[in-house]
Amino acid sequence: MSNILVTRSSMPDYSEYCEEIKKLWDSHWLTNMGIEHKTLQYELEKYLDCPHVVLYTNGHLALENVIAAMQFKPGSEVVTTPFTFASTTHAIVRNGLVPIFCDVNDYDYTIDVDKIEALITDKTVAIVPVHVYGNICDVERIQSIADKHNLKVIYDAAHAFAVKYKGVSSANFGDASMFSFHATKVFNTIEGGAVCFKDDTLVSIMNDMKNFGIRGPERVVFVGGNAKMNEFQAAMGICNLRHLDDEITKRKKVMERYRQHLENTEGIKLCKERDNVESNYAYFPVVFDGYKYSRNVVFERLAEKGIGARKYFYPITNSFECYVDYPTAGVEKTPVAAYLADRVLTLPMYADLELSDVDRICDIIKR
Ligand code: T4K
Repeated sequence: MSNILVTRSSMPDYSEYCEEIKKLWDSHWLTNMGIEHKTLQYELEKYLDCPHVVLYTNGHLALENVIAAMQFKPGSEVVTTPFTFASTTHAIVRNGLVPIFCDVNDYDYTIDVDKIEALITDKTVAIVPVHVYGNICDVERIQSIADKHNLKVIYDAAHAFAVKYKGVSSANFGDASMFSFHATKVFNTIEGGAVCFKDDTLVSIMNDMKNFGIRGPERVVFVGGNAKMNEFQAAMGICNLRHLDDEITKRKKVMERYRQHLENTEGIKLCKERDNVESNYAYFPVVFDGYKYSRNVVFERLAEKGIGARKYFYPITNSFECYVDYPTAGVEKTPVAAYLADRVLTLPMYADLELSDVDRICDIIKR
C-alpha cells in the first residue's frame, strides 16, 4: 500500500499546463509581470470578488510586505496568535514590531476576541489574526475592536482561499488579507501568494514593495525588494483555478467521510464551523483529549502504517527558540493554544484522497 501524506499538491493535467506555458517559449518572457501574471491577477480579482489582488512569489513575503506597507513605527505592538505557522509571527518581528500573543478560542481555534482588548496598549497599531485551517475569525467583532482603538487589521488568510462568510469572500475583510498559494494549499501556484484589499492607495505601494520601487525605466520611487511571482507560477495558478471548485467539492466529501467515522467518538474533538461559512476544507484537524491513546501515540501508529499526519501547529510560535528572550513569549500566556498544540493532529486532506483511504486512516485511529 502506498504512503499517504498530510496533503498532495493539486495539479492540472500535464498537457493543460504545457499548453499554458507554450506561449512562454514563443515570447521568452518569463517574469516581471508578463501575460500569465496579468491574466491570473485579473482572474483572481473576479474569483475573489475583490478590487485589488497583488501577486507575490510566496505568501510569507506578501504578509511581510503588507505589514511594511502600513509604515508602523518600529517597536509598535501587534496583537496576534501563536497557533499558526512560523510565518505569521516572523512577518511581524522582521518588520521591527512586537508580537503580543493573544490566545485562541477552543471552538474553531481562531483568535479569542474576548481577550483582545485587554492586550491593547498605547503602543498597539494593528491586529494580525489568522483564519487558521480556513476557519474564518470573528471578523465583525475584530473590526469593531479595531475601529474603537483605531487599529489596522491584516488577516493571515494563508489557509482561507475561496472561503466565504455571509456570502462575502475572505479577501474582503480588514484592511488587507494575505493568501498563500504554496504547493500544500487548496489553490497553488507552486509557490506563491497574494495580498488582497479594497483601498486604492495601497496598490502602488504593494507593487513597489515587490519590484524594487521601480515605476518606469528611469524612475525608482521606493526602497522595495523583489518578491514577484514568475510566469510559470502564474500559469500553474491559471490552470489550477479552472478546477478549483471541483477540488473543493471533492474535499468536502473527504471531510464528510472523516466526520462520519470520528464524530461522537469519546476523547476526539473535531473543529466547529462558524455559522454562515462556505468552507474550502483546507485541513482536517482532530484534537485528542481523553482518548484511549495520546496524540503522539496516534501520530506514531499512523506513521508506522505509512500515513503522514502532521502536528499543525506544534510547537506554537510563542515557544520558538528564537523568541525565548521576548517578554511576550511563553506558552503559559496562551493556555488554549498550548492545550491544542499538545493534542492536535491534522489528518491527510486533499481532493484526490480516496474515501477508502479515509476509512483506513480512521480504522487505524480507532483500533
Ligand atoms: N501563514 C500561515 C498560517 C501558513 O500556514 C503559511 C504556510 C504561511 C503563512 C506562509 O505562506 P508561504 O510563504 O508558505 O506561501 C508547509 C508549507 O511549506 C507552508 O506553506 C504552510 N504554511 C505550512 C502549514 O505547511 P511544511 O514544512 O509542513 O511542508 P512540507 O514540505 O513538510 O509538506 C507537507 C506535505 O505536503 C508533504 O508531506 C507532502 C505535501 N507536498 C509538499 C510539497 C512541498 C506536496 O504534495 N507537494 C509539494 O511540493 O510547511
